[in-house]
Amino acid sequence: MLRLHYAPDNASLIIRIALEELELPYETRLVDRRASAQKSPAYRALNPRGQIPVLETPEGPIFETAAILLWLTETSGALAPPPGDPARGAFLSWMVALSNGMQSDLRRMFYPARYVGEDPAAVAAHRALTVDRLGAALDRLESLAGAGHGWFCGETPSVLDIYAAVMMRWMALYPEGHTGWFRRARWPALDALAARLEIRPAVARACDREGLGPTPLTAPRLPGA
Ligand SMILES: N[C@@H](CCC(=O)N[C@@H](CS)C(=O)NCC(=O)O)C(=O)O
Repeated sequence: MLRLHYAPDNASLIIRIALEELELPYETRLVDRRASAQKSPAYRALNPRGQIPVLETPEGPIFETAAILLWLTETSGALAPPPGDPARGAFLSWMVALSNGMQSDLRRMFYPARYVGEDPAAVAAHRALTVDRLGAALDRLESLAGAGHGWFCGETPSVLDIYAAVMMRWMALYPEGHTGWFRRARWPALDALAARLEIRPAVARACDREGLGPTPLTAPRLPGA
């Protein structure tokens, strides 16, 4: 049985949506973030980086969102162009770009002190630069999303769509008080993609389980709000 270590609206949401889309049986373990349980020795035995998510699998624990998504697509043969498919190269490139670029920049937005310390001016400058990079990354994704097919990789959704739409949710919500730069109307193709994703039963089910409200990807609200 797969076991997802999660906290509501954390990166584990991306994995939960993929698991629901794939209709795989899984159980969940809540990581108590208020107690920083992700930094505990027991959790670090699963993910030495002390971050959420981890997916426990028959092949051992897997950490890093992108790694888990790749493992799920490979073992299920779904939600990604398979090896040998002409779309595979672009898929892998964008997966790494989302992980290494966009998600890393979101961490810079969420935890600026870990990058530049506590000085408010340094934090403000750091966030301003990060916001510019996030906007440019969304502009690039917008071109890809508007390239003539329904989803990033063609006519069926892939984990790329899930990954990007959830990160856009976070940009709209976090960190509270620093989201004014994010204007969904600037990226209409991405917004339309999020709308198509949001009405899929598996996506609605996953978001519902985390208490994210009725329009979690297009008009997000804070969990439980
Ligand atoms: N690159 C990591 C990032 C994961 C990540 O940022 N997780 C956040 C929750 S969304 C976390 O664990 N934050 C707590 C911390 O860094 O201490 C991944 O994709 O798994």
